[in-house]
Amino acid sequence: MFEQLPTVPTSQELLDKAFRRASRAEDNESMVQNAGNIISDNLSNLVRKFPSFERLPPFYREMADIIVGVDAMRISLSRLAWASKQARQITKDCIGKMKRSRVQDSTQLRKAAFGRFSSVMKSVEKDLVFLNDARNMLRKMPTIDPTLPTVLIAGYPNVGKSSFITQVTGARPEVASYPFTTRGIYVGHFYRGDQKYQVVDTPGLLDRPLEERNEIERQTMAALNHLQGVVLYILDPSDHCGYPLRSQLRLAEDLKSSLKLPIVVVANKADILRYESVPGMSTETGQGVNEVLEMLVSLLRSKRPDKSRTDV
Ligand SMILES: Nc1nc2c(ncn2[C@@H]2O[C@H](COP(=O)(O)OP(=O)(O)OP(=O)(O)O)[C@@H](O)[C@H]2O)c(=O)[nH]1
Ligand SMILES: [Mg+2]
Repeated sequence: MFEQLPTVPTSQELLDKAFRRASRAEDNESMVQNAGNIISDNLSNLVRKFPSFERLPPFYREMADIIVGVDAMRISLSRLAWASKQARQITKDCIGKMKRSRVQDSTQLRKAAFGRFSSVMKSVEKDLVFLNDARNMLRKMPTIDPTLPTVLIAGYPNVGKSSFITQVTGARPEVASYPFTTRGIYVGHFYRGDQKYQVVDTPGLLDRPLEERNEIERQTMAALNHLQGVVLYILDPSDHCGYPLRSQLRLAEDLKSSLKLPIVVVANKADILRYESVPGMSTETGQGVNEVLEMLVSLLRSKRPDKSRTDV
C-alpha cells in the first residue's frame, strides 16, 4: 500500500540540487528560475505522492495513524505545499525586479533570492525529516489487504496458530513488521475458485488477556474491525500449550466482546485429545482442518453477499 511513497530529501539535499542546477545556467535570471523550479516542483511532487489520508481505506488510515500520526503528517505536508508556493513567489519577485533593474544589480538580486530559498527550506527542515521517517515506517506496514476476506487467527501461545496458517496456505507465510511487536505478523493466502483469502496471525496481539494491552495494541485491535474478517480462535484443550483451558475460554469470551468480527472457536490437537464442545481439528495430522476452513469461508461469503456469485 505504501510501497510507492517517495524518499524525502533533506532541506540541504534539495538546496544543493537546486543550486547545482542553477550553476549551469548562463545568466542570473535563469539561475534563479532553475533553482526556484527545482525547489518548488520537488516539494509539490512530494505532497502529491503522499496519500490523501481521507481517501485511504479505514484500515490503512488507522494503521497509519497508529504508526506515524495522520495529523502530524498532514501538517507537515501542508507546510511543504506552502514552501513550494513561497519558492515560486520568490522566483517571480526576483525575476520581476531583475527585469526592471540594471544588469549589474542582478547578481545582488540573485544572491538575495538564494538566501530566501535557503530560509524557506530551513523552515521546513523538520517536516522533511519527519516525513522521511514516516515514509520508512509506513513502508514496513503489514501487508494486510483490507479488501480481501480475512481469517484472523487468535489463541494462546503454542495452541497451533502457526501450524494452522502453514496447513491452509501451504507456503511459508510472509512476515511483516508491526508497530507494537518485534515478532512480526504473518500473512498467508489461499483460494476458493477465483476468490483470494488471506490468513493473518498476529503474534503478541490476539494471544493474551485483554487487560495486558497498551494503547497502541488497543488501537490496532480497533483497526482490525475494519477488515472483512472472521476470527478463528484456536483452543488447545490438552495441557500441551501450557495454559489452562479455563483461561483460554475466557480469552475467547473477551475477544467476542471486544471485537466486532464474528469468532469461530475450534479445538486443536484432536489427535491427542478430543474436546466435544466445539469443532475439533489437528494441524499436525490435518484431520478436520478442511472442515474448519469451509466453515470460515462460508461465514466470510455470507458477510459479502454482493460478491457471492463470483466467489465460486
Ligand atoms: N499433537 C499436536 N501438536 C500440535 C498440533 N498443532 C500444533 N502442534 C504443536 O504445538 C506446538 C505449537 O505450535 P505452533 O503452531 O507453533 O503454535 P502457535 O500457536 O503458533 O504458537 P505461538 O507462535 O508461540 O503463539 C508445536 O510444537 C506444534 O508441533 C496438533 O494438532 N497436534
Ligand atoms: Mg506461532
